[in-house]
Amino acid sequence: MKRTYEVSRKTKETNIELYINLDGNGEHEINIGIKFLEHMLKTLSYYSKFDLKIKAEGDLKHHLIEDIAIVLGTAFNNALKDKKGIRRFGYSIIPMDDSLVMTVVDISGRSYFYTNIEIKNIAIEDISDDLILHFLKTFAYNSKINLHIVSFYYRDLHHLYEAIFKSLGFSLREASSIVDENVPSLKGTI
Ligand SMILES: [Mn+2]
Repeated sequence: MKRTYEVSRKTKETNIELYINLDGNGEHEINIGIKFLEHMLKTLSYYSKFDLKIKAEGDLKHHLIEDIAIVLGTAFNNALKDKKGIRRFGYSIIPMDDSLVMTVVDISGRSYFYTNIEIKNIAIEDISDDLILHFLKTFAYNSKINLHIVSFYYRDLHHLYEAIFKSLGFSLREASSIVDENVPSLKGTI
């Protein structure tokens, strides 16, 4: 079973084409017109080893960020197919210079998002930190995973979020990796 998913979604606000391959090599092609989020999604692809192609345009930055997160989350959940044999849980602790973060993922079929990071409403390149947190929360809800993001400490917001996307890549890769043939739940379904 090929763990890939391809989707094309057009609304009055945004137009998004996305392809994901969970068993890829981290190859990516991201063209969304928001430079810092492009940098983050390339980082996510590289460290998760998911192949990721995203082409997107939209009327407002907020709409675009929100809709890319919805489409990426939905695509990730769909690409997991029947979730048979996945490890289900994944976590990683990643530093980037002044920043140290941990992400923890449970591919549980239930959506939950937690972070101890406070919104500062400060711009990081061409996006503000509240929109990046909004992206991460929206991704978690639409992919039906539990996502916990803990910052131990940081000074530079660029480093903080880059460490988060690196860590999320590692955690998603671990959680989605195939380890046996069972559905990893006592209930028998996730
Ligand atoms: Mn960077």
